[in-house]
Amino acid sequence: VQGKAIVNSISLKEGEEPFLKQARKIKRYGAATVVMAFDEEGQADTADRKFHICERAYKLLTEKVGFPPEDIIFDPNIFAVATGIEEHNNYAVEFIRACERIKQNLPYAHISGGVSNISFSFRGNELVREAMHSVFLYHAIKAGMDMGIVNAGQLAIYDDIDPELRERVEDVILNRRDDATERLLEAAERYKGEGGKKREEDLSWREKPVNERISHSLVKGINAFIEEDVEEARHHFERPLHVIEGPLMDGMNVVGDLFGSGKMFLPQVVKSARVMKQAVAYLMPFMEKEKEELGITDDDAAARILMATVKGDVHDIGKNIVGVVLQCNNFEVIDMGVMQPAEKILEAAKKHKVDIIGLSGLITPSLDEMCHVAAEMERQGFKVPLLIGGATTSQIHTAVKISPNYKAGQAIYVTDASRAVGVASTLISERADAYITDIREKYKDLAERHAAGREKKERQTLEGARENRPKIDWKGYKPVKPAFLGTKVFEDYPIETLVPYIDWTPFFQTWELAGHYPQILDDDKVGEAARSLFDDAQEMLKQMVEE
Ligand code: B12
Repeated sequence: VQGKAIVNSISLKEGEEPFLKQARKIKRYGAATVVMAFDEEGQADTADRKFHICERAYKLLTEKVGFPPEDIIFDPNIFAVATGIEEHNNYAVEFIRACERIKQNLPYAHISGGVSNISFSFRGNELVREAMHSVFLYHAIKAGMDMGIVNAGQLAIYDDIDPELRERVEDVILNRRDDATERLLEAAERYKGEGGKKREEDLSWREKPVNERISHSLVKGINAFIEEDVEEARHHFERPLHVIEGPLMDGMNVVGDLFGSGKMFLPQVVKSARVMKQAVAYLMPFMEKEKEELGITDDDAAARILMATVKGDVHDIGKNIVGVVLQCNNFEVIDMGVMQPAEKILEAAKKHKVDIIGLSGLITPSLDEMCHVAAEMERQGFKVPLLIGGATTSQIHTAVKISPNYKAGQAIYVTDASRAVGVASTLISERADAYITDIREKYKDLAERHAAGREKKERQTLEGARENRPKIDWKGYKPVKPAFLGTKVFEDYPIETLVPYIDWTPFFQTWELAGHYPQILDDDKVGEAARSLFDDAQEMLKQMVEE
């Protein structure tokens, strides 16, 4: 190569052996190398971990390999800030502090990083992203950052950034105030649009009653006002939980209806889901406080319930709400999150000695997965009740498909969060046995009626079906010989070469936007959503090509 090669990248992810082996090879070629702040435990996110991993790598490289320290470029991981997740708020600060320590303690080493990660949560808003990159670089370079990956053509000049925007961005980057993210989001709305000029937003919906405002924020995926509105709603209700059960659930149902009727699209629903989560997260401390005031501790819990969304399914809004409602009603909830395989769920159920297991699932494949969990419970000798919930589950499916797999215990379908409390309370009361007997009889009856209904349906016989198979004339078919047989691997194939060949139609289909590209961009119904999604995709693609 001309100039000096840089290998991007090595790390201690797989331990010291492979790291040293790769470093020796790189040294043999005379190249420099990027060393990620990544070790056997994962990517470093605090300044301390970032520095310690870099220090360890530095010692190994300089002492064991004889690597020239000036050929080491550390990448102490730039992570996105202003994501709405509190733990992420200090990520930029942690990076900057790590830079200072690396520069002070690891002589001659350089520092780099993927700058655009910092603004990932503002995808689609170029002006804010550019401002974030400039402000971040301004501080990181002062702390010792030497180089970075960023689109230089899209870098604002620090001093040229609108002072109000710069201040808000700086609050976020330096984590100077608790409401920094919300304030930047609020400003970001105004800085959206062509040429980065402030656009006057139509805020007339802010005049509406609070329930309608909450619904508006959920439907439009606006998170700038949701906490303010939830706070207002909280004062109209006796308990914070009622805000979830009332206006927030109503708003989410509007989203569900609009999505179901094809008036809202997946990318928009993702935004709604985020707003809902933000609202529930905002209410959590108030619910905790309420519990404290009532003197309820985890030791007093009526029973322990394990909640999980099954393997392959990412929907968790409903599960989280059920968890919150149960917690508020004195149940201890162990929430395993989403995409949980049966083994993990049952392992945790044993470990925590839970009284009830609750499974959530919203997509059709989850129904089969729930049958599998039930069968596994039977096989592993479980006896605890199994609650089944989520939009695609049903009483009939639970009775016909899930319940027969778990005869040692009982699977029970529950329609919604408020009913979950009644069912769970009954299951730990003296009435539990009688209740389960009733459910068993009801499900048996439902299953029998279902089977009887199926029997009545006219079906083709196996012979008939075989007779009806497609008949292909293989004798008259001459297969074309392919250009090569086996696997052909293209190493280091530049992504930009592939970009013109992307078939965008299936991309839109994946996001449930029906239509063909490019006509879909001008479609009356889905055009607007398609254009916005397409813009986001172009930006991500650009980033992939660049990085
Ligand atoms: C929000 C949403 C999303 C969000 C999820 C965000 C998140 N973090 O949860 C995102 C955008 C990520 C998403 C993705 C997808 N989604 Co989606 N999504 C929805 C939507 C609009 C609302 C779901 C919701 O949150 N409702 C509000 C909550 C409160 O209701 P709920 O979950 O039913 O919960 C209540 C009860 O069911 C019950 N409950 C729930 N769980 C449990 C558990 C227990 C133990 C108990 C007791 C009770 C209980 O209590 C809750 C409160 O009362 C629904 C449409 C709808 N009408 O449901 C589609 C829907 C579920 N999604 C659907 C699809 C197809 C998908 C995707 C496959 C789309 C795609 N092409 O990629 C992906 C799936 C990815 C995956 N592998 O899981 C389909 C499923 C169809 C099917 N039968 O398979 C639906 C029905 C939309 C539709 N009409 O087509 N989705």
